[in-house]
Amino acid sequence: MKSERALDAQPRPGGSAVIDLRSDTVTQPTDAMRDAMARAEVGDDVYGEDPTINALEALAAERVGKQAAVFVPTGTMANVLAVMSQTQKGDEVIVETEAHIYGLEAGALGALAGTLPRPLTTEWGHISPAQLESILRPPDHHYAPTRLVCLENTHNRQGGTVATVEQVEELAETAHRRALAVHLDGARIFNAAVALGVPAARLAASVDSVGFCLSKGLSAPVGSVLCGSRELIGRARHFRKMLGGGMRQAGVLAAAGVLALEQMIDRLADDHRVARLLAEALASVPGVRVDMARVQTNMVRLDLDREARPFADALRGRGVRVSVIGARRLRLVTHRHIGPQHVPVVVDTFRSALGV
Ligand code: TLP
Repeated sequence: MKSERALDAQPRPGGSAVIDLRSDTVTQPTDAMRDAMARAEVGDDVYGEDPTINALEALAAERVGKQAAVFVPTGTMANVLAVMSQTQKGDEVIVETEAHIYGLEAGALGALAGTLPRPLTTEWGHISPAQLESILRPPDHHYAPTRLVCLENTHNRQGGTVATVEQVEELAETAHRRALAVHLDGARIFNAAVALGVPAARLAASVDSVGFCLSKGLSAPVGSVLCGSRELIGRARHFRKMLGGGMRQAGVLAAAGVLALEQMIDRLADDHRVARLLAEALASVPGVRVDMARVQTNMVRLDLDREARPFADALRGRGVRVSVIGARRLRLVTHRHIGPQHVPVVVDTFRSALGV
């Protein structure tokens, strides 16, 4: 088995290491996770008989303060199950324009849930109560009935930005007053919780459903969880089966998820510190613009004075991998395999690729 240390350096031709900043999804399972996976007690989860999945679901529900949880392969499935469980076909779902659930999930809100997404544009990724109020209409047979509001915390495309407990509460209160349910795509809710210094359960207390990923900064190889009331999760289980997500001895995966929740949350603060160092260092490179106010968790979103794709290719040729998220925009994500020692290497690579 590879040691934790060896994972820092992913060898490449020429002998130097690749620094992979494309996403925190690239994290490898820890040695402890691999051991737990090998030893996991398992059963057939479609019969509800996998003890490790049952333990993970109980732990996940407790972490975000909900009655129940259902284990799913991906964050994408958690999101679509949340929507299917809280809407009917033809319903309108309010989303943020840059939200993952709207733009990066292959059209599932329409194709699978049969809903009509209505995007609202924001500066930081967080819909305000006034903005929601301003677009709600009185019932009329011309309109798709509005049923659900989807939030994202942290907000990925906006640079990993955090919504505070008060922001979430105020929006949820407005939505509930207008008889709308609220789903929180909390793929990185623990990054938000660590950044704010509050328990994730507080951030999720006012929403009806919350999904989060075990497979991002928490380092599990696979898996997400959707949490909510017993009744809501019962409906989600039905739709999970419909989508082919009823797995069997998947406790081998859940075993890593349990460790993700038990051992990997507090260390997210390290990723946030490294992201800040990286952002500060890159902000001094000519041709690179970083809005430091957006650097709130483990992401650095930056704008270039040139086309992003060829530049990202040039970085890749020099051993640094980043995500292109706009014509002139990149995203760099810090995670367990990235430390402060990588920051000067990334900055030098940027300078070399830019010729500055
Ligand atoms: N995000 C991935 C890519 O799809 C962009 C990443 O690298 O950040 N919600 C949010 C906010 C997400 O960032 C993601 C994944 C998901 C949902 C979907 O999770 P998966 O990939 O498990 O389906």
